[in-house]
Amino acid sequence: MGTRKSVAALTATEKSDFVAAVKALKAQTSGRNYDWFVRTHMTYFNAVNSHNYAHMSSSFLPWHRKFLLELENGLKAVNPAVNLPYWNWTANRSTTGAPFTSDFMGGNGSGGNGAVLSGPFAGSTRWRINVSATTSTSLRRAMTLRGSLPTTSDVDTVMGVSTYDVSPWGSSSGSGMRNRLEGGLTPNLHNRVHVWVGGHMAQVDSPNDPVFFLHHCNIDRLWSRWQTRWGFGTAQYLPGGGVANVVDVEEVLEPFGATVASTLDHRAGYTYA
Ligand SMILES: [Cu+2]
Repeated sequence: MGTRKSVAALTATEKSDFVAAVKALKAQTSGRNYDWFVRTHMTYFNAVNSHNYAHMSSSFLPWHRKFLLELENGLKAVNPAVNLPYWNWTANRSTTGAPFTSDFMGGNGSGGNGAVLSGPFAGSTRWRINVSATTSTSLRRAMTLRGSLPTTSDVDTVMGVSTYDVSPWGSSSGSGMRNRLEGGLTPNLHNRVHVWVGGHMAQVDSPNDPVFFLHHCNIDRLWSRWQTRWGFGTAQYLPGGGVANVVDVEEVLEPFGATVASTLDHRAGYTYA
């Protein structure tokens, strides 16, 4: 079983092992390589088979939990010691601190919405963007240009909402935890971080920036924290059944072929430090 640590608690070896495993997954030419994750996120950004599996839906959280697990399994196939770390943006809020250091994710883009200048993912020879919504072959960031990072009190607000989600189970759901966490309702945790990092993170091909996985690992950690408080069982996920074109608790998350119910209690597979 793996323990997922904060990016701020990683040792130098853990950071270099993670970067090396990400680059090895990127270099693979078939199967669920790094670019498969970029392509899959783009495909599932909008509805597939009339279902919003990945975004603006109740299944936002279980879909990304499976997405992260698939990536973590790919990294572990390269190096079994690697676990996905999380970026707690309520504590690590600087563009030059963890995770944006030159030995890990690298720093900001140059000027407006420019190419990342430092670190292992700077420039198209170190990290080439192959699958993209735009023509840029270099990773871009535009940190601090737009919006702000959520605060501890924003997180506490979301954790205190006991109902998982409400009809119509999408971006216009007027209450519930999921839409507040995803971003359709205030205080908006997930969307704001994508917008604040900017560049590729603000696009449909956001997994091109490896920080995507550290951000989503924190989103998954917050869901786990909510589950610790309110329950890991199937009764705590909504909708429970019978809602057309929404992924009910016993329905399958595509392309993973796993039910929502099978994702809910992750504690036998990994835990958060
Ligand atoms: Cu996201």
